Amino acid sequence: MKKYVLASLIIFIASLIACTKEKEQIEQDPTLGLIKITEGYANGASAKVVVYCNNANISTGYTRFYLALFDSISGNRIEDAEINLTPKMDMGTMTHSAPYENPSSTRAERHLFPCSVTFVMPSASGNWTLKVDIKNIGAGKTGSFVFPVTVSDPVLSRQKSFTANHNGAKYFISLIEPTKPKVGINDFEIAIYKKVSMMSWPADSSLSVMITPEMPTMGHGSPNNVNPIHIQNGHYKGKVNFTMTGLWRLNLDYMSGTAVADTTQYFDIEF
Ligand SMILES: [Cu+2]
Repeated sequence: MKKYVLASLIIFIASLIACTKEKEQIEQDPTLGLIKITEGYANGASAKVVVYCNNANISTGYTRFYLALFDSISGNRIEDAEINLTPKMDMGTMTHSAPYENPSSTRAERHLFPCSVTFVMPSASGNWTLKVDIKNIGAGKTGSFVFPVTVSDPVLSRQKSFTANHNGAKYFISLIEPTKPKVGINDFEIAIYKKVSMMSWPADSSLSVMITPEMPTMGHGSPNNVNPIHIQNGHYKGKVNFTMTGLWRLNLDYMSGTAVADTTQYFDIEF
C-alpha cells in the first residue's frame, strides 16, 4: 500500500514538472525580432533595465523602445511600473528635448513596456541621452537610468518640420507607416508634434492632413488614397496606394480649419 502511494506521488510530481515545462515552451520570447540596445540599473528602484528597439541603428524620426524590467536582486521580471521618459539633446550652447510617448499602462504588455521617442536631429548636431524614471510599484521604490543614444539620418528622411503659416508655430511630422511598402494599398500613419518650448513637444491633433502621392520621375499619381485622420495622441492614420514599385513622393498638405498651415513638406519612399 505504501509503495502504491509513493508511486502515485512520484507520477503526480513528474506530471507537474512536465506541465510547467510545457507552459514555458508555449510562451514565446517577447523580445523575439527585437534588438537589445543597452542595459543598466535604475539605482533606487531596485530595477535592472534592458532596452530593446526594432532596429540596431537608430534614425531620426519616430523610434519605438521596449523596456524589460527585472528585480536587481532576484532577477524576477517587474510587471508593474510607472515609467517616465526624458529625451535630451545637448548641443553645447543649448539643450532641448523631443517628442516622446510614455508606456500607456503601468502594467507590462507581454513582459515589456512599449514607449517611443521622436529624434528630431541626428547625433552629428549634439549628444542625445534618454532618461528613464522608474517607479517600481511592487517595491514602492523609484530611481532612474540614463543612457546615450546615437542617432543617424537615413537616406530618405522620415522626419520633417515646418513653421506653420496660420500661427507661426513649429510642427514636427514623423512618418510611421508604411515600414514595409508594397504594391497596392498600404497603411499610412504619421504623428504630429508641436514645439511649444525647448523642453515641451506635445502631440497635436488640431491639423487636418491631405495626402497626394506622385511618382516624380514618371509624372503620375495614384487613385484611392485615404487622407489620414487623427486617431489619438497625435497619430493620424489613412491609406496610400502604390500602383507600382519605384520612387514615390507623398505630398502632404496641412490645414488648420480653412487656413493653410503648410504645403511644402513631403516624404519620399522607394521600394
Ligand atoms: Cu538638437
